[in-house]
Amino acid sequence: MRRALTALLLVAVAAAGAGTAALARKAPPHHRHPAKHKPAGHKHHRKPAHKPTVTTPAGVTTNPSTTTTPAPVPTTPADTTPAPDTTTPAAPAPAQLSHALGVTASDAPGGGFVLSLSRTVLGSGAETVNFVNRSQDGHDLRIDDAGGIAQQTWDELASLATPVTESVTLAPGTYRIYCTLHLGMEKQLTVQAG
Ligand SMILES: [Cu+2]
Repeated sequence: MRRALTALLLVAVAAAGAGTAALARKAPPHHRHPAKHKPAGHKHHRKPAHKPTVTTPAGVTTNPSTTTTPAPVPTTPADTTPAPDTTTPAAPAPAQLSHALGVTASDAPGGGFVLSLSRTVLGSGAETVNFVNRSQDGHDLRIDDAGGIAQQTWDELASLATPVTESVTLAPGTYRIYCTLHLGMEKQLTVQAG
C-alpha cells in the first residue's frame, strides 16, 4: 500500500511538473513572510505611535500649518515649463522660409479660372517657381514687382501641359503673380529676408 501511494505521489509530482514547482515556491515564502513581517511591522507601528503621543501636547497647532506649506510647491514647476517653450519657437522661425513656389492654374467651380499658390511667403534670393496648368484652357504666368516690372515670365501653357519650372531672384517685397490672359487670375506674393 505504501509503495503504491508513493508511486502515485511520484506520478502526480511528475505529471504536475511546473504546478508542484510553483506550489513549492509559494509555500516557503508564505511561511517566511509572516515570520518576518510580524516583528518588523510591530516595531514600525510602535515607534511612530510613541513619537506623536509625546509631541502632540507640545505643539498640536504647529503641525497643520507645516502640512499646508507644500501647496505652493506645484506653482514653481509650472512657471519654469512655459519659459523654454517661448524661447524655442522664436529662433527656428526664419529658417522655415522656403525658396520654392508652386503655381497652379485651374478651372473655378462656378466658371472662370483660378490661380493658386503653394505658399504666399518666400525667403528672398534665388527662387524656383513651378507653373502647372490643370485648367481646360491655356494660361501664361508673370511675376511683377511692386512697380509693375516683370521679374519672370512663362509662355502660355496649353491645357494639362507639362509643368514648366523657372528660376527667379527676388528681393524682399511684395509681388504680383498673374496670368496676363484672364483678368482676376492673380495672387499676391510676399518675399521676406531669408
Ligand atoms: Cu489664364
